[in-house]
Amino acid sequence: MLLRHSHTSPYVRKVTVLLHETGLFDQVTIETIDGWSEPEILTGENPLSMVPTLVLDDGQTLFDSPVICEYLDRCHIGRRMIPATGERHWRVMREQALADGVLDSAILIFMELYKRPEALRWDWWLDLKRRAIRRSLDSLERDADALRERVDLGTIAIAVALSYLDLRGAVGEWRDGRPALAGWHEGFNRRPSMIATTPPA
Ligand SMILES: N[C@@H](CCC(=O)N[C@@H](CS)C(=O)NCC(=O)O)C(=O)O
Repeated sequence: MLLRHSHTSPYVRKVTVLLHETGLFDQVTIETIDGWSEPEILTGENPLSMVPTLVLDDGQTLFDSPVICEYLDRCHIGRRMIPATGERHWRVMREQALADGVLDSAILIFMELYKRPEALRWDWWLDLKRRAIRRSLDSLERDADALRERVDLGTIAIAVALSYLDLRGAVGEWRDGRPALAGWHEGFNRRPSMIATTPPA
């Protein structure tokens, strides 16, 4: 398998943390590529020109990150990162959706602040996306007890999203007023899988 990768993409990081946690990392070739420049090799595999994209040994391709994570979780014999059924399954899927939504909002803020010409900056949009992130963080703070002692796709996605907020600073210091979430993140961040996938400064 080959993973089209970027060092700063949090969606890619979610996949690579899962690869480390499941022991699959050594079975995947990692190739760094810039989706934004629409390289032909990537657009041929994924018309959206986005990373992560996973190329299977038979040439089939998979995207986006939730689909790749679900596929990879069926490729190992260890503890499942996505519980198969029931309340635990839906909790993990919901957490992933919330964490990915935080990332989507943070990336839109990054684009607005650093890619759009300053004269065209849309403050209404920035505020809307920041409120979405803050509400999501507040709900995670309220539910932080439910994150403890868990390593699955839900907690991986949340830890990666919080670390991305540190990297890009979309909402300033997210830890303020959220001590339970901050404490949980600090512990999760010490996992070897998180350390091995830390983006370059
Ligand atoms: N929903 C996608 C989002 C992936 C995504 O936004 N990737 C970004 C890098 S962080 C990308 O490749 N962007 C290139 C582009 O939009 O042209 C996923 O979960 O994989």
